[in-house]
Amino acid sequence: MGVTSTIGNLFCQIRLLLFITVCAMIVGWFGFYVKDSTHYFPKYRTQVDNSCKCLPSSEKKLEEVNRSPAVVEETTQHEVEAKICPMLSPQLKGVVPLTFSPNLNLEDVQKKYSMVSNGQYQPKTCRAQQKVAILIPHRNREKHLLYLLDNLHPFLQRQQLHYAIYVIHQAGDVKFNRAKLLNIGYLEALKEENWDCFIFHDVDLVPENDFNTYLCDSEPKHLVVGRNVTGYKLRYEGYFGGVTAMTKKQFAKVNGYSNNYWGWGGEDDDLRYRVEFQKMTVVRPSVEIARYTMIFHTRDAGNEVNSQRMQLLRKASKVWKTDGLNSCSYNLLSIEHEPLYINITVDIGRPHH
Ligand code: UD2
Ligand code: MN
Repeated sequence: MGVTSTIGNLFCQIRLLLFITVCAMIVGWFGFYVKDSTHYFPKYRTQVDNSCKCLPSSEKKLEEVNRSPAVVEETTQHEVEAKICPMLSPQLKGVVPLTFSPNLNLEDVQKKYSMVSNGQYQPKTCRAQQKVAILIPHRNREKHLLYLLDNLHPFLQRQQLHYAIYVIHQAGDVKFNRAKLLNIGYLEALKEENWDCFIFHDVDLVPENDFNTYLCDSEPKHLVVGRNVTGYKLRYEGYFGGVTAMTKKQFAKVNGYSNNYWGWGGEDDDLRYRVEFQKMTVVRPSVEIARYTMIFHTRDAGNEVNSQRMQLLRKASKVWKTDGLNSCSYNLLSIEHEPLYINITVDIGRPHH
């Protein structure tokens, strides 16, 4: 009797041991599965980098992954990092009244947006679709910059973007060269971070509707269909000025902007030609969404109309390969990481003629 009960106990213990082993195996397997599913996201991001054409199908796959209980539970930092933000943020409000308070100063704006640091922000609850650098060419428009910062930061945050604002400031009083400043912004920003998408942005244009998303597309995107000053109509067919969005790759493919447009005009058409030479097409959001308020201004001193712009445009197809990002020479004077933007000051030289 005693021997039988000891043997019975032994069997019980072995069964218990077996049960625990099987449980441990199941837990181990599940853990491996979860780890494996998070590997999916870097792959997804690479697809966004290369071509956004794949977005819809990736999104579908993403939804499937999001439904898996392991990713939905936002318990660990690792999982928060893995969860990607939706293409359309749930925080969008549509048209939000813009503010242009005459007494505004930089300290107030900094206090309002203390969540931005070193000119950069990223959403807390999900990983942004793309990493976006906003490039603003600038000289002597401090008030406009202040208004833009005040309106753009909350706009971009509602869009759940990982973004930074770069202001590329032309030193001295030589003729203004918007295009060259934007090339410099692209080159310098990429030294800091591997941005997916670039928004080339006039300092005086404030977006009115946050459904106008500052994300890049499978084709170069023009974000300004209408402005208050022009009755919200497209200025002319092919117009590509004001605010445009191109991926890192698209901009590299066209060799950036030409560096040879000094003064007002032509550089935006030249970029459109480059896009067309590469068999890309310009896409635009709908006219109801792509609306901007342009802060009133007159023509700046040092940015007089460029009388050579038509001649330059005629040569665009011959020179684009050797005039652009690969020939952009400048003297970097400083890079300052202000709370709300990164200020790049450059000496860009002077026209050769
Ligand atoms: C149009 C285009 C602009 C550009 C320009 C021709 C629109 C909405 N915008 O702007 O993208 O193609 O024509 O070059 O159609 N800037 C300074 N300081 C200066 C001069 C210019 O900061 O002294 C910067 C600033 O970011 C400004 C931008 O350059 O917004 C364009 O200059 P603009 O505003 O004088 O020219 P505009 O409004 O005709
Ligand atoms: Mn303007």
